[in-house]
Amino acid sequence: MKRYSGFGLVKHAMSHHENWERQWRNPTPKKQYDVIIVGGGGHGLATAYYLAKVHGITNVAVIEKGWLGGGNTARNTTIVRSNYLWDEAAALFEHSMKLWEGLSQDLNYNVMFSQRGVLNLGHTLQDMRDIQRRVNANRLNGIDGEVLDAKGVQDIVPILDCSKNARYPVMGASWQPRAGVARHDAVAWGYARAADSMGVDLLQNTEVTGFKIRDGRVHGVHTNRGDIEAKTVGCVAAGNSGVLAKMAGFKLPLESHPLQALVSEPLKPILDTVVMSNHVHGYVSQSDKGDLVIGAGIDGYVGYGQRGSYTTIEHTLQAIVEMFPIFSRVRMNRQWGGIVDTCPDASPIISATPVKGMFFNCGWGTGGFKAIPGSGHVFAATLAKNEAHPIAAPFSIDRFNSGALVDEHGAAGVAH
Ligand code: FAD
Ligand code: PYC
Repeated sequence: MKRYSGFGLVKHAMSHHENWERQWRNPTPKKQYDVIIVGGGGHGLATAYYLAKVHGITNVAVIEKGWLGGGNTARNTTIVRSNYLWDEAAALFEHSMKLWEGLSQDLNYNVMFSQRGVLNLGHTLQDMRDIQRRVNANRLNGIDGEVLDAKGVQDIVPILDCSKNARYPVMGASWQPRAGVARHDAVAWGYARAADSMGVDLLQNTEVTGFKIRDGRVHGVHTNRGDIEAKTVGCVAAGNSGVLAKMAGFKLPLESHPLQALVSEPLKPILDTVVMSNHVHGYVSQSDKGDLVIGAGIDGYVGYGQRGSYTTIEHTLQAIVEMFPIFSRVRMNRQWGGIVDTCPDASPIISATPVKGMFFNCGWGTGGFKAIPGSGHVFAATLAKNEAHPIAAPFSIDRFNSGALVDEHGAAGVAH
């Protein structure tokens, strides 16, 4: 093994990144593109990638006000599952799951997709009835799922308190073996590198400040680096979607809330699956580094602060310790918040808008990370053909007029 003196260590630490190849270019914005994507999170980057790869549309800019994948994509707890109740949502999330299963190969980038299974716990008779109904619906849609009793849950997670002494004893769970977690940054970077290699311009530190709209049609965007023209604009800005819609002169049925997460100090491997409980309101998995990755429901108030309140942190940790008394002395290392945009039916919006040529992909609430590949794929098709992809069609904003809502509050992993 090579040994370094103290000086050598400092020298190597300082020079470490010198000759690394850049993963994508840093282009100067062109005056005009065929398609502009506003928002360089996972959904925006995936959309650009599929526009180029599937539809051959490469004159595309992704405009990001900060850095790529620095929004909710960087802030989420990376749970991927497809066990949604209604056919429309099941089709969307299972489409995504299938893309996840080949994503590292497709992007030639290891997104560390780990199908370690997800348990959604039931603590009451009504929970168990809902679980049974959802698993039945999943299986009818060809999605893997099982209903477990408390013993089945205990067999998978021996450290979970499944005793009758718990305040809300575990009665059972839904179990999706193909579900799991992935590496959030790698997903953004993998899509970014692949899109860039096909000619997509990734414009970081570029903020959209308004839209060029004439005669009811979009002609481009105003940015802090000048105006950029395009006849097709896709907005994929998660918690900022309402702000962008306001700039375009219409309202979306969205509320923006903080959603928090925490990670603990690293531990030896102790939890090899994902455990979620909507009832006691907490969920946890263990990252490959060893940290416990923990979260719960949204903070109840609306806002754009990427923080959140202490009350939620306290309740979340109470729930985790209640489920896992063994974690009671684990120290938390970090806490943060993202802004999630929630729809009244807890389903996303993938839709044309009152402005011709302008589309929105938003409203993923607490659960859009898992949807990144599927959402990007169907949104790209929608933009390329100016017509909703069949999987995207039920998620049009028209559903709030027609009443054809896709109510997925029950399947949303965390309350919103
Ligand atoms: P983002 O990654 O937020 O990207 C949007 C981008 O738009 C941002 O980078 C932002 O800077 C940019 N932007 C905004 N306004 C402008 C502008 N005017 N000009 C230019 N750029 C702009 N989902 C799951 O499926 N599983 C989970 O376990 C999970 N856990 C979560 C935990 C937390 C704490 C949070 C906050 C969210 C969680 N989610 C989870 C939800 C998930 O993170 C989001 O649904 C998903 O990341 C949204 O991706 P996006 O690409 O749409 O948004
Ligand atoms: O949608 O599965 C989910 C989820 C877990 C944590 C946040 N969202």
